Amino acid sequence: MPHSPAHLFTSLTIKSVRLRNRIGVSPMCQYSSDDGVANDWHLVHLGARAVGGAGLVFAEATSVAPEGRITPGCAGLWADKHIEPLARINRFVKAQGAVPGIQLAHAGRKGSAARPWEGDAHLSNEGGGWPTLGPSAIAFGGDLPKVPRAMTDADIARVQQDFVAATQRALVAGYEWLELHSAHGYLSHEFLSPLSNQRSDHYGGSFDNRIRFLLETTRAVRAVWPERLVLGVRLSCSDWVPGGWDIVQSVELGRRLREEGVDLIDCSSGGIVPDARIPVGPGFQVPFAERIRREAGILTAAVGVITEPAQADAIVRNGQADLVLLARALLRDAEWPLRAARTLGQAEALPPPAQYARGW
Ligand code: 531
Repeated sequence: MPHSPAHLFTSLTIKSVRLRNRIGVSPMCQYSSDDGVANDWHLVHLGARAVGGAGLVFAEATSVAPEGRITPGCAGLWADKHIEPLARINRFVKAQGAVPGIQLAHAGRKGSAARPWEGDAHLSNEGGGWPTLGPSAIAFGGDLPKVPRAMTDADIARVQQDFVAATQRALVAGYEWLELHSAHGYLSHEFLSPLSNQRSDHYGGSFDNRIRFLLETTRAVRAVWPERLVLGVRLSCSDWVPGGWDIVQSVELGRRLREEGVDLIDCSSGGIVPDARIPVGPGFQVPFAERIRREAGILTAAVGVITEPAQADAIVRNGQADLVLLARALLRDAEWPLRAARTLGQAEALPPPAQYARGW
């Protein structure tokens, strides 16, 4: 028998978690929570995409602390009241054959912003916003001019504990895949990048110091997140700015994270400064996933302008990534996976839900 490589509709098993295919719903902010609590919007948004055939359904960036939200409408898991509405969604997602994942986040200096449809800009403390935190007292700039308070050791320890407590709640809520958000200019990425981290203590300066916040957080989270479940980390693999964080550092960080028990790196880019020149185009971040997969020896996810079935299938077939995460393509078409299976001649690999079978 000739060796048959993995493709978009081969299952993927990591530890005790099995995805029915290599398609994931990328975490997508909905700005629709009240005090961090999920509601029917989130049930329908995530539930529809589980019905549509995705193997993995990620809930949006979910903050570990109130001040870690991007906007007042962002999701949270800083209190026990957040658990049950998420658990309800996860029961539905699992009943459709998908695996529910969650991305835990802290927005750092990019927090306290208005929802996109209210202008995206920083909110004043009097106008619904809050004071922000960061590794150094350096603002993002542009529409986000708030200067964060440089975190003390006590702040760092507290936020790391917030990640641990949110992880424990995520487990109770039934998630099987947990991702730490260390990309897009949010807190953990702010520690990684010399553009936002100018600390002179053991959390800043050298590579080892800049990755310390993430490595310590990962270690603390892995200690409470069961070994049988998947732990991933999303990285901005490049700041796209000379002198910033880059792919060489990302490869080395991938190796260190693997040693901490991380199963997969989710490879994105950008977001640390407002004026980076980013060559956005189809699959533009796929080379990062390919390189980290090969050079760090860890599973990767590719994300970013992946829209076509043949394109997604080729990424997996060519060994550039172990799975693909789609965002806008899945907003436009919740049943993208069902459609892609038929386009690629893999209809038997993904039967439609019984309720919809006559339509397919
Ligand atoms: C878009 C974004 C992608 C890449 C770099 C910067 C920004 N997203 C990122 C989201 C929030 C909404 C905008 C998160 O990562 C939480």
